[in-house]
Amino acid sequence: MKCRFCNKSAIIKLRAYNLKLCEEHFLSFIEKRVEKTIKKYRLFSPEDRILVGISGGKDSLNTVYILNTLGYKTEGLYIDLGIGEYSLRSKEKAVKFARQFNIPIHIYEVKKDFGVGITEISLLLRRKPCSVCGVIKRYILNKFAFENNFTVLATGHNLDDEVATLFSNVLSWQEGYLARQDILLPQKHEKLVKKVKPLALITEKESAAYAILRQIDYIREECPNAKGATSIFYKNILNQIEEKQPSTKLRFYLDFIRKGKKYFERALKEREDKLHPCKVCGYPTTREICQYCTIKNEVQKRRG
Ligand code: Q46
Ligand code: ZN
Ligand code: ZN
Repeated sequence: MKCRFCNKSAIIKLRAYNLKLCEEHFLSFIEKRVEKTIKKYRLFSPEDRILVGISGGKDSLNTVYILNTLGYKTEGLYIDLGIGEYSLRSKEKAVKFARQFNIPIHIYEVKKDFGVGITEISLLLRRKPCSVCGVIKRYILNKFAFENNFTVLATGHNLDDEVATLFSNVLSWQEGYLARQDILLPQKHEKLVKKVKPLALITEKESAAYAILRQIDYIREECPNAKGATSIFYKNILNQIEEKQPSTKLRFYLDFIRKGKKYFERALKEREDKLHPCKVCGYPTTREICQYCTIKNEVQKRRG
């Protein structure tokens, strides 16, 4: 099996593009594809300051690495969620990555704000860990980016993540979520930083191969709370479809952005019209008191 672009043997076959590539051409294929995504969807420019939310996993580390390689001013923010051994190990990976590639990474501890981590918060509030974790992560990322003058907030969502979310939202016709699903979420309020997903057209497998070839040491285990998640079930189904019909995932996602999303714009507008400052922290919310402050208040009450 020869590389499409040179005489070397191919190390990977990308069925969605009908391409066989050697190591060098695979790495440049991924970097060019990310660059093309940035330009085509106008995610940001070299003047922007970009903050990437880092989990210690392959996708977020790849995002910081690739954006730096492409010459964009990028820094990372690792949020220490306080989820036992998993958080300890993922933090180690993030710190090692920062040292190895000389990339600035900030660390923010959930415990600093709440006195306890996600596991204890979920026990105290009798809520599922992911439901509090999602709210807390989104809030901290945006606040940190806003207060430290970052103009863009990037996450490492890959094509498989995006397609599984889209699939799930279509199955239950979640108009509000469908309206907000995109590679770029423009800034809709001065205190809400623009959000982008530069790896949205890179599959999970491509991302893993890229990290391994670049010797990026990432955490391979999933968060213990991800076990049994429906997103994993949907990813498996979508991989079976992709196996039979290569490039279905890419087409489903891109066609939604090109043709489908516009039908849900009304839901987006309705939400934006409702945004106003949270009575406690001043960050925009559709409620009187934002979800973050509500969780914080509950935790304080229950801890006494
Ligand atoms: S980190 Fe947090 Fe995820 Fe763990 S608790 Fe759930 S949301 S699964 S991406
Ligand atoms: Zn080659
Ligand atoms: Zn608030």
